[in-house]
Amino acid sequence: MKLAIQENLLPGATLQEKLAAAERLGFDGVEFWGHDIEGRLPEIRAALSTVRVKASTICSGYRGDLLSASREERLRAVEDIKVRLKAAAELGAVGVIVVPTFGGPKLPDLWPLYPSVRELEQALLVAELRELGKFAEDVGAYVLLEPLNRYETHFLNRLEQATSIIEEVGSKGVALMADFFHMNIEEASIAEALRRALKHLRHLHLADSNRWLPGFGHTDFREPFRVLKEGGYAHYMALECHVPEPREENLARSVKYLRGLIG
Ligand code: LER
Ligand code: MN
Repeated sequence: MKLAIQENLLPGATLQEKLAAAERLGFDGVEFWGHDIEGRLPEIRAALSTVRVKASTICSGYRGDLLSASREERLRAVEDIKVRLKAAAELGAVGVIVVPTFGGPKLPDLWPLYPSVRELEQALLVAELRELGKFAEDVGAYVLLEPLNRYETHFLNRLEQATSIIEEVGSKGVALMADFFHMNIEEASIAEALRRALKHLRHLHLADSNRWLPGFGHTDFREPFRVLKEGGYAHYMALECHVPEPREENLARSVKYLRGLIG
């Protein structure tokens, strides 16, 4: 298991300083935000060439919405995700984190064509993911579907909902990522949910129960980490959480705590 951290959580005034801090703190990878990824590629490449840490993943940052009622917005999301998949492959990152839609449903009820809006949303997403999955396979990066808690999206809340879509899509380019903060709200058992989803799992987001650094809340990481270890999970887990000050000291504490659990 490899440890990563989102770029904005690192101390340092420049990207190079942030990557140096990641290395100093013992991280293996850095997750970059997807906003303006094309424009930032030269800077990211240059900064990465000065350290041993790698680009783990690209986190969203695309415009549009895969489940919008507007064709233009859906197309914008598909095209922007493709740009980020290409960038991920160029950086040697695992893939691009994709949330199908934030908030509530945007599509109309089309009964009796579809029994419910949810079925229409799923059919639409499967069609879009077939195209994105093919593109992802061709460039060599994953579309990483991320379920979020019910207060952020109505659509994908639990890992099993995402794996059923991934299996319906049937593309090697579409995989699952799981975020401990969301799982803590939505899963009956985080360990069991991970166990069932392991086959599709290619990335994780780490945060404690309060979305602070792991070790700063009351989530019990021991059993979920045991499941990941026993299941041979060898990919990244990236910190996505609040980092209280003093930043560097608390990051170091959390890394120590996590390394103790990973073994
Ligand atoms: C949002 O809560 C989240 O977890 C992010 O990873 C979404 O891109
Ligand atoms: Mn997340």
